[in-house]
Amino acid sequence: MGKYIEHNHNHDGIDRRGFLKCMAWAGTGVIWFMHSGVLKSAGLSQIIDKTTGKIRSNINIAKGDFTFVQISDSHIGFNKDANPDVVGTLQAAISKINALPYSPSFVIHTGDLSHLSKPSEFDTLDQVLKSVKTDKIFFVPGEHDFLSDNGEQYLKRYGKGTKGSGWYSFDNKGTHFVGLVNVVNLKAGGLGILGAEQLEWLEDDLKGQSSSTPIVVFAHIPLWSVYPQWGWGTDDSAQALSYLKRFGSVTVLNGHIHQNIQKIEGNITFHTVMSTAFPQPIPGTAPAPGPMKVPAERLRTLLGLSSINYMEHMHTLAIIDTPLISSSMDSMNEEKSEKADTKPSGKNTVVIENFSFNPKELVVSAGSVVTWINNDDSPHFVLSTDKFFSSTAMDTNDKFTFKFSTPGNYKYFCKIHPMMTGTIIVK
Ligand SMILES: [Cu+2]
Repeated sequence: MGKYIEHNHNHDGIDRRGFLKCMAWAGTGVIWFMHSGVLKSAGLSQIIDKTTGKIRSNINIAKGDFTFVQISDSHIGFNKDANPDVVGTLQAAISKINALPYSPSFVIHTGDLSHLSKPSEFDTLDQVLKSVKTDKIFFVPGEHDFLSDNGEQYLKRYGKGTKGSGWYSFDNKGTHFVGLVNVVNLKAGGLGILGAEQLEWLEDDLKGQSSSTPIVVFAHIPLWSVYPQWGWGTDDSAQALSYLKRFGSVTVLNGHIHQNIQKIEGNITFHTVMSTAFPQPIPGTAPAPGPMKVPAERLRTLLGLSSINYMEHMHTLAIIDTPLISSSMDSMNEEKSEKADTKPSGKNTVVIENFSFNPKELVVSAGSVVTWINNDDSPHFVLSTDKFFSSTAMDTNDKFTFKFSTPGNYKYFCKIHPMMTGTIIVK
């Protein structure tokens, strides 16, 4: 550890300067090269030499027809232990983009621009993104961007010329790009959702394209089932993908899960990227998703191995490296056991922890006031299934109370993590 922690003033094992230095993952993004209809990718962290800030000498990145960069999940406004400086790590990503020998034609940001969709967070993001050397930045929203105001700020700033909740398409040098929104109107117990209106638009949008046109689809939540238990998938993605079957080359780019995973299914290549802000656990290796605080030396192990390699052929794409699992599981267990001590207890209280409501069913008598308290490092949002009661965005330690006067069963869920469900039973 000594090598990476230079000054540990808070005795928490994390020094800000050493922290940023060891976070090889942070400030990451993926550059995509289009060559005669075939997309190849490389991780910016792999091709940019950390010490010189320049492209590694052994890497040859031919420009091809055009290039673009994907960044994701900048979570501006997040300030918890997993990364107290999300602006700094976004700037690190931008430095890597700007170190490329040629500017990418454009940048795609696949959502969760902000952490709580506050105007000040979007202001900061806009300010920081001004330094990116590129012609244009395309966005799709993450669930965090619709958290506090149902997307009002997001759509005002990034939704010009888009349809519905922000979907659109554009063409670049013979490739058709489609930006989709699957973070709005989430249903209790469900995953991401595109919805009938957007699917109809998509079918129509693709009709005009010839089957030989390379298609790139991007959306925040993965459009394939990465890990439905954690909500990492999209309920109606199969229908969207059915419209893409006739195309020879389809690439699907997603964020949300804060790690690189790739998969090929027939003509479609699926790809998720890391966050510029903080890592999340590998599917199934922790009790819940969410910001992962990892000890510095483990973080290096964890993130030094990236599954994105410079690829000559699409069929060399690989799924995630498995050796990472055991170390990340250990660190998550440490982290979660620390948290258990801070759990508040109280009558008529629902604790939100590890992306679940505890207790899942709470029985109270009529006239009781129920309190929800968010004990996670991630925001949540309590919403009753029949819209009878609703919190606002609940950040860490925020509380929401509601008085139940009439007996009955009141089902609710988290508006942004709809897999989280609970019931208040009023007797
Ligand atoms: Cu939630």
